[in-house]
Amino acid sequence: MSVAPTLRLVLGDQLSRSLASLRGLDPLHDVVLMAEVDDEATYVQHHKQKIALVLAAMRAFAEELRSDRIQIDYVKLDGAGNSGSIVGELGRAAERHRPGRIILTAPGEHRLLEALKAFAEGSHVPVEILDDDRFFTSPAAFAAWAGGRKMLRMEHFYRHMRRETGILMDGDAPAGGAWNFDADNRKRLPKRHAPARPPRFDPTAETRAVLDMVETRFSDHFGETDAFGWAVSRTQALEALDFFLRNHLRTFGDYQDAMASNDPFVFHSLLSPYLNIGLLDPKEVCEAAETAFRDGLVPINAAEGFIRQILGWREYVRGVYWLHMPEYGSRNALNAKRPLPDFYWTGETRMNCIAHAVKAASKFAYGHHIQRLMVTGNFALLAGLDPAEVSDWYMTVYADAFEWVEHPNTLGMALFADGGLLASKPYAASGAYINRMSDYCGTCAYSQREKLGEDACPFNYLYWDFLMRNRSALESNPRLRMLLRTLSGFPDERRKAIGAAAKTFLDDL
Ligand code: FAD
Ligand code: DLZ
Ligand code: SF4
Repeated sequence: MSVAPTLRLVLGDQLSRSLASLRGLDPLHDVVLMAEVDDEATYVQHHKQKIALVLAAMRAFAEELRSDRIQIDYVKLDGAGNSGSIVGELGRAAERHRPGRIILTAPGEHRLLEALKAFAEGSHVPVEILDDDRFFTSPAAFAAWAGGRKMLRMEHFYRHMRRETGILMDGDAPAGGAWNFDADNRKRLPKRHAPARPPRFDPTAETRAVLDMVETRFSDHFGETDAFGWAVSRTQALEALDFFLRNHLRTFGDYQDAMASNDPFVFHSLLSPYLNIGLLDPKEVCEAAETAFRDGLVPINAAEGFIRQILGWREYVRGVYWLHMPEYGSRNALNAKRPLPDFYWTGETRMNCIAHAVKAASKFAYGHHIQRLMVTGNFALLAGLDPAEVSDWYMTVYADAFEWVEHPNTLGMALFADGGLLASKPYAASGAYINRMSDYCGTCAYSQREKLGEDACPFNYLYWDFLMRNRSALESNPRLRMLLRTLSGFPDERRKAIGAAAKTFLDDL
């Protein structure tokens, strides 16, 4: 008597051998389904490099499983009868294989989880949706931590996670004598900074084929593919991790906030796409960084600063996402309505800092955190751009964009659209911040030193205009009290001139 197989689904960001839905797999009877579908490439118009990365990595992962004699049912994007959706392909595969049960791991995005739950409800075959446990904590454990707290703060969560995991702990005390070394992490780059090139992986023949297909099929999507150099397999992703640990982690902390015209990457790791699609595991990455510190290879401010991003921020934003979706996606606490200006797509603006961020996004599908937060994010906040449009932009332009990490970062951290759930105050800054942390202003058509007038840096007057416009929404925030008092001390004439300059600039957008 033949045994009905178990059908196991693996999504494009679930490329991990440790995946819950691959556990207990019986190679003799079970079938793994992987499906390339249009819907996942187009629900927002992802950067061409993101689509190519995911599809090339899916193909490499399938090959790896095949070489271990696991039966794979792999549906290509141009495969006959491809329905275009994950749910459609699951239904078709159920017809082909007549499984006894279907097992899948919960997807990272709310919309797909809802679609898969609806599929499970209507399915004649039992469907098990397992928790995705490739994280330090679960949505349920985060909700338990958050429950009863008036305010959620990343720093509190992070300390809780340090204690829970023992990472960078010496008994009950934080390694190095402090929880956070950010005060050491705001250095400017030296004048003659030599670009810190990250590793680049030459596309294999399969990746080339995917790139060609993406160029043809998604020709209207944002971004270029010439510079594609992402790792597409676990072996390559481990090489990228090793390269970062040996070359850049040492200086990661010191220059974490620095930006440079000749270097979009500085000493950042570029590991987010690999973490997000499952080629690297966050635990192994944090443990490797801790080992580098314990072995005396990197200082504590570097190891702690890096680990905090993954053990702290990455887990925290995922917790916030699952705690508040779906309503989180439409938050707009500051009632911002301005449409996204064209220069977010073309990079054609006299604002040198924004031009650099957009051009790097187009060429590399990458921007480091401070470019995202303090350049494009800060401008969107100050100019009152519509959060939904801004959020779509962030989902579109980066290779690492997945809603569970993008939404809280954009809506919460960059735009304060969640009204302060995630950040204790808006990350608003004038041109002085960008000037301090970069060399962009030196060659900008605007003058960062000028506060008003045609040549004045727009960030300067938009900053005060933002505070004037949103005064009533921000007044009760204790962290803004001093600033709002300073604003009140401005002569009427100055406030009027700021408002007029901002209006002229914004009307012109
Ligand atoms: P590094 O600076 O080397 O940091 C190491 C790792 O820490 C990253 O790979 C990433 O996994 C994690 N990390 C760092 N900062 C954050 C953060 N704020 N939230 C969550 N994880 C973090 N990150 C994404 O992975 N996907 C997104 O779609 C995304 N959208 C963002 C949108 C905005 C508006 C902002 C301000 C930030 C966004 N981030 C996003 C967070 C962060 O900017 C990127 O993770 C980081 O720039 C990726 O580059 P890296 O790997 O070189 O990071
Ligand atoms: C991002 C992406 C893309 C572009 N294409 C596919 C695909 O063809 N098949 C697939 O299984 N997954 C893809 N993904 C990843 C999914 O969008 C991701 O699994 C969901 O957004 C949930 O996080
Ligand atoms: Fe950006 Fe203003 Fe500096 Fe120009 S002067 S690069 S607009 S911060």
